Amino acid sequence: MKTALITGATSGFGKAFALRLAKLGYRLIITGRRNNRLDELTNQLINEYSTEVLPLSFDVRDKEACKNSIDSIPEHFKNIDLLVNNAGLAAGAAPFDESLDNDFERMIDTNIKGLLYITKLIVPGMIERKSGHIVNISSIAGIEVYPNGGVYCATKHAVNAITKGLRLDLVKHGIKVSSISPGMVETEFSLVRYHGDEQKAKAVYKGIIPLNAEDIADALEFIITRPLHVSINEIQVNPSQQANTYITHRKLTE
Ligand code: NDP
Ligand code: 8X3
Repeated sequence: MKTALITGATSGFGKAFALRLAKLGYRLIITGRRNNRLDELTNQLINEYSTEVLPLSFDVRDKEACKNSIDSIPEHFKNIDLLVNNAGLAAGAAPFDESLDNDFERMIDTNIKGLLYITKLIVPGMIERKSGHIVNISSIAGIEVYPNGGVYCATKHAVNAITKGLRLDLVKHGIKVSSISPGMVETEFSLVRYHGDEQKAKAVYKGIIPLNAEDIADALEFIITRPLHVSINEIQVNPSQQANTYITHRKLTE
């Protein structure tokens, strides 16, 4: 039985990944800050799939908490075959001069530094076992830059550079490194970005059928079910109505 660790499993993609990996027979370590959500998902995974599951609650921005949490993993769960670096967010959508420093820090500390902390803690075991797969959740924002989102885009460009760098450094150890770069997916992402403003969050998807978390779980499943000699380096996936970060064909009825 393979073991996977998913960061940010309390919502959106991470939750869908957990359910999909459970269906595929993985033993799971699920992480996030919201304890109640972790407990709910743990129960669901056990009830629906009889999954062996270890919930770990910590903030990926806290380097020491990352270390303590990973160190606390019991022997039975320690051989992590698949790391899904998914925890992340956009905070704010405003011109650079109007953006909040605090938003910059949240994005950089979570999307870049958090991903690095976790990866650094998991990679040594993979190197020792000479196998493993890291899947980083990037974004179309890692490929293009759009107005009012420069810092979020910068963090996802960084994720892409880190992914490529890891692939170069880890190929000799038999470790695969992949990324998924989605366009618009309706999760709690926009609610978080707009600091809880539901109207602004809903407006993002007005007139389009956005992707959903299941669509991204499909991409993950494709990546991790290829034969050992095949590495899917990157998947970029958009809603059919989204051509790039700023051209969307919205069908408005009012
Ligand atoms: P959600 O807001 O639904 O989920 C984000 C997850 O990340 C939650 O489980 C949250 O858990 C976790 N998280 C956020 N900050 C922290 C933190 N500091 N420490 C630990 N966990 C954290 O968004 P999505 O599922 O949409 O986003 C998942 C990833 O996909 C992100 O990296 C995002 O940038 C990326 N993405 C999203 C797209 C979209 O349109 N939705 C498109 C492209 C990429 P908790 O709050 O419990 O800590
Ligand atoms: C989230 C998708 O288009 O808001 O990464 O950048 S987008």
